[in-house]
Amino acid sequence: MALLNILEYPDPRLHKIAAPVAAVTPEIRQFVRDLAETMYTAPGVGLAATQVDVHKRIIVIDVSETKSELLTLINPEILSAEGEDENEEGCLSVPGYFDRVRRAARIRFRALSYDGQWFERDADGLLAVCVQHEMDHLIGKVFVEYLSPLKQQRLKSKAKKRQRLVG
Ligand code: K1U
Ligand code: ZN
Repeated sequence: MALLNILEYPDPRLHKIAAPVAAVTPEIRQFVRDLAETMYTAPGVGLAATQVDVHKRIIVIDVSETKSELLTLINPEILSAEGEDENEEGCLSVPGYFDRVRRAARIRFRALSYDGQWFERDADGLLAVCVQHEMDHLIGKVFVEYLSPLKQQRLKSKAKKRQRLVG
């Protein structure tokens, strides 16, 4: 398996739109394993293919305490959304920054699994937040885009300063 490089905001590649996966091939499954290893190592509770510069509709999520409930979402779709909730979010592409974002409180989604089978699932709490956050990555949206223009500007200049320091 391989650890993949995670792009950091404001890298323009984070704004690319991911394409649907035509078939769940052995190559796609290998990529899913690499994406999951990268997420667990980071560590994070989710990771979208966009964040490692692969522009395909693929997400991995594990919100379990024991890190033993990996969910693979290929070509995910939200079927319904209800309520509203504001939660603290983080992002491996915006290291060290957390802020509150308002999203649907409960969702029903469908996706292709690692085995290439369609499944549907209801989600609330951290799983609902994480599915919505990761699906935003697939359409080129980073969670900081929900924040005020002033906060976004501050984050961009901080990130650019940090990138100049690390080279
Ligand atoms: O970068 C990402 O998209 C992953 C992100 C997912 C996420 C977390 C919290 C709310 C919304 C979306 C992260 O995993 S950030 C790291 C993090 O929050 C975390 C890391 C280890 C344990 C628990 C949380
Ligand atoms: Zn993220």
